[in-house]
Amino acid sequence: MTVSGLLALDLLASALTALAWLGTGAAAATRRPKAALAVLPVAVLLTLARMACVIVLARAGWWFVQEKVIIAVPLLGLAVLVAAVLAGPRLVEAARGRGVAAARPIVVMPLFGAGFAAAAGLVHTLLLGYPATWSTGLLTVAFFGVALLVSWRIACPPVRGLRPGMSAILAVGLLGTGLALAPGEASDLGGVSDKQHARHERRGEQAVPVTSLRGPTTPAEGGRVRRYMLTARTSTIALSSGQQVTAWTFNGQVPGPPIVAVEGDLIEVRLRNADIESGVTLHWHGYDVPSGEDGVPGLTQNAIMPGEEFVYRFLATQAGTYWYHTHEESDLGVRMGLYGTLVVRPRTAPRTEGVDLTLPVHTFSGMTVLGNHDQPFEQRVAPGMPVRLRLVNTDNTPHRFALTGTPYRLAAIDGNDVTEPGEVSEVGLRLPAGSRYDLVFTMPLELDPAGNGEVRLIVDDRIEGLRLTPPVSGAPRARTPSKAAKKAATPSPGPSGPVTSTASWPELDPLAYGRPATPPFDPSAPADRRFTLVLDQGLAMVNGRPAYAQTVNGQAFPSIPTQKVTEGDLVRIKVVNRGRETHPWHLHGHRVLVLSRDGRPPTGSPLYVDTFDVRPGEVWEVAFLANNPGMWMNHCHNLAHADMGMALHLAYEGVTTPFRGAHGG
Ligand SMILES: [Cu+2]
Repeated sequence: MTVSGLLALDLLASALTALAWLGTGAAAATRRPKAALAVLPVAVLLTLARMACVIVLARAGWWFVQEKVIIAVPLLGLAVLVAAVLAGPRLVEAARGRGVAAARPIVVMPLFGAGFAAAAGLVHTLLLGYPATWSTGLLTVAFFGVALLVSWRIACPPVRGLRPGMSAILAVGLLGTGLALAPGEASDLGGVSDKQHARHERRGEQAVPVTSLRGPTTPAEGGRVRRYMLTARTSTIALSSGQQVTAWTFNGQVPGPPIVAVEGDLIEVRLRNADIESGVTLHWHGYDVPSGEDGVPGLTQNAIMPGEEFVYRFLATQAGTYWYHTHEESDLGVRMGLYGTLVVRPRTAPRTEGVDLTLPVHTFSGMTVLGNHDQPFEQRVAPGMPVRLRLVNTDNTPHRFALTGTPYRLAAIDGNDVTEPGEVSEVGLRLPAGSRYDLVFTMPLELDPAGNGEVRLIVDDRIEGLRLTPPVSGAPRARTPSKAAKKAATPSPGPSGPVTSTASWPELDPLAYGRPATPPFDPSAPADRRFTLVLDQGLAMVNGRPAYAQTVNGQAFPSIPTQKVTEGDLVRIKVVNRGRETHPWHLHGHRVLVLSRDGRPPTGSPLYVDTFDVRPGEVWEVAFLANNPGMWMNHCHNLAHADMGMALHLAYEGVTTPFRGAHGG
């Protein structure tokens, strides 16, 4: 069973254990000792099953069971022991004689106690999450105590001593709450830079403000300047079907104007805000720009408010498929349409050969839109023509793509070329939020037996996004079809036929794709810094307000400690997901090399990415070279999660920021 399956099973077992013990208690309280005795073995068995679940789960890592082992299981074990000793023999006696004896507090309360102990474990996992601390322990005990005393008051004749008991338990709860709310030393409201500044000044070193870490003003030799002007404004846009949607746009269009360049060019983008009241910035997703160009409001610049402008400049140093989006209230801003694509061609192949389509996928008012197409769109492609499809996921959740009608190669992931990508067909490609895949193939040379030579791109196994068809007539056609074209000549539905069912196609694992090669740096070298990020959900303060937050190590933005690195460090980050949702992890300004997933290293091409999906129960370890000084966001790219606290900073020693008030989203 998978770790996420075990996590779910543990929750279910806890809930059933609680219900079984409470049921036993209720039967006893209503003077039905025989019924209570019938449920009792079930409750004991469920308790044992729950504990077995924790033992199995522990093998996946301490992060997954910490609060269960330290708090929930001891509490449950103790309560069940008390129930067995106090209530067990008396229930048997009552079943033989008078049923009324079963309703005594000494029988009923231990049974209820076992039920509340099981429920308390559930409450800890669901509401308080990771990690187990003194405060979460006290709050769990307080929950248990309050539930026990309230049920005593209801189910049994009142006895003396309940009131002081309640006062004691409330005191425990208040102490737990106080400890939880006490500001930790980790609190980071932007002041970290001052401390660093001071330390540097003591050492006689000059601190570098992030505002001085800007891009050059001239291109590299042989490159040219690519100037763009983007004006952010609210607008109504028409999708390909003619449907009008209210959007936030760059230059009145969604996606924004595609930015294209060749390696060595200088990209210069003047951003103006016409009327986006909350402000706007541009973040270059996956592009390792200088920190001052990274577009994070409150960290690398101020948000650009209506009437203001900001000029971004950076060298096109990485060839490949990238995208840009606003980082001010980014969950709302990107959802409303403030995004576009950035494609940089290699210096060795500055011009497009064949067909090269950039296809950002976005959900607009519940509709899946490719580019600005909310309906399948068709493009004529001559047989034998090379095709590159650049898929960009601009949504908060993953999309699954499938290509029918031709074998193809996954040539690049997050802009980085895959080493010797093998030909694949009939596989599903799960594209994490924020990520990009480049698919390449040659347009089939021959029509298949059904008379089609079509290639279709299917989104989420149900939406036909794109249809590439051969020209109607007069197109150049080779006489001998290639092997690939022959292989592709499998029957597929005609233009009006049903979409090929792709749901059963297995998912391609990027960790087992391509050929192993020497990675861009030696990941086996001893790491200078190691960080572990345990992702979970729980009650925490988000931007000063209590919330059911998306947490990192039990805290939410801006209270998550800043990761500090020094230029030249080899940094390892372990990301553990013990929650119930997928977290596409994204570090700004750096690409990370995947070292392992669930302890297993990749077997294919080195996987060098800027966003990686950490699914429930997974543990990823990645490494990167700290070679881009600045202050960076390190966050979940499900932007709604980032908004709910799942974001932190990574800061280089010696770099300061004059800006304040960065928020998670
Ligand atoms: Cu997330």
